[in-house]
Amino acid sequence: MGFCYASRHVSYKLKLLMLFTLCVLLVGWATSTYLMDAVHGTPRTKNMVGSFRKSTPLTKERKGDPKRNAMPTVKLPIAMYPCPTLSPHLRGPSKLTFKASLTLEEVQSENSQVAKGRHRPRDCSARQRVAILIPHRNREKHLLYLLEYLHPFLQRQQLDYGIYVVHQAGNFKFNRAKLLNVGYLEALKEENWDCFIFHDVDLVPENDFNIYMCGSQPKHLVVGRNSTGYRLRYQGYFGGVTALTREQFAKVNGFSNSYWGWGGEDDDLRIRVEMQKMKVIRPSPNIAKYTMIFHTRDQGNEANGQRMNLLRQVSRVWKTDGLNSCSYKLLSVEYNPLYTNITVDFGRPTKIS
Ligand code: UD2
Ligand code: MN
Repeated sequence: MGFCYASRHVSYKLKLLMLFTLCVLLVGWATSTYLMDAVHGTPRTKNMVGSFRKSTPLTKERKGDPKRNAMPTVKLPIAMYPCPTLSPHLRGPSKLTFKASLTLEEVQSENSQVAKGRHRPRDCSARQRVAILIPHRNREKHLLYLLEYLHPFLQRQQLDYGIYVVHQAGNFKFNRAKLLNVGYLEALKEENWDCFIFHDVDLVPENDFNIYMCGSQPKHLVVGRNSTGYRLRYQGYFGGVTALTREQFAKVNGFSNSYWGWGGEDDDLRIRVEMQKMKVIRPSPNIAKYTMIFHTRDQGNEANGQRMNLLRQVSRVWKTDGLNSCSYKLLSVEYNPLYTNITVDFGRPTKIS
């Protein structure tokens, strides 16, 4: 009986031991599975978080943060950099010749890269957008010579430019100043030009260091021309070719509209400029040189006998006679390859225009 009790007691202990071992094995297996998962599973989870992190900011940059988006991460295309202060393409003085047989087709084929009279540099961004305004009537040959030289000249200066010819229709007295006011108003409908060059059709620049850009003060670009021995005609002379910024020209209310026929309108503009405490500046005489293509006085542009009287009243009338009172009938705007042609009708000269 004693032996029996003892052997039963041993088998009970054995059972307990086996149960315990089984529990330990079970716990060990479960732990090892968890650990295995932990080791192999983490990188997968990391990857998911990683790719989520990568995609989230991208979406955010694209949609929510335009400033960051605007910041270039790649090198800018070369045309985005501003052009140098002085173009490397300038040549200096050149001898001008005017071939009698020159045709518009020839000038066009020499300037096939120009469209609608406009051009801008390809390899840098121009420092100013410049509109060239040319008053015109019955001077086709002069226009041809000017275009022949002016396009390559402006391109060598690396400008973003447009040439506008403002044509007065009909045979009534010519009004150069009013045509230039029209040119300014019409050109601004196409582009917010920074700078305006008011340019006689018969003046061809001889030196491309005479830069067609505006400055802090109005500029007079013609110091001398062949026909006057390249000397300044008189101290306050402001005719031929001038350069004013959009703001400078608006500040003086543009040209007067009241000068019909030859003379006085250029002096009137100078008085307006001086009244606004601006000062006319000029490039050096050896650079500001022009050839004026020979001409006699045109029919319909006889000297204006009223010009001295008009010049006496500038301070009284400038605010109401100018850009803000320039009325005209726009007949057409034509886009030619080498220039935009604006044709206007002013009708019969009036005292108040
Ligand atoms: C001087 C001035 C000019 C102007 C003018 C008086 C110079 C170099 N130029 O020029 O800026 O002040 O005196 O008004 O000092 N035009 C035509 N068709 C015409 C008449 C004139 O297209 O029938 C245009 C053309 O752009 C011409 C400009 O008006 O270049 C000035 O006329 P101009 O050349 O007959 O006068 P000019 O040389 O005395
Ligand atoms: Mn002239």
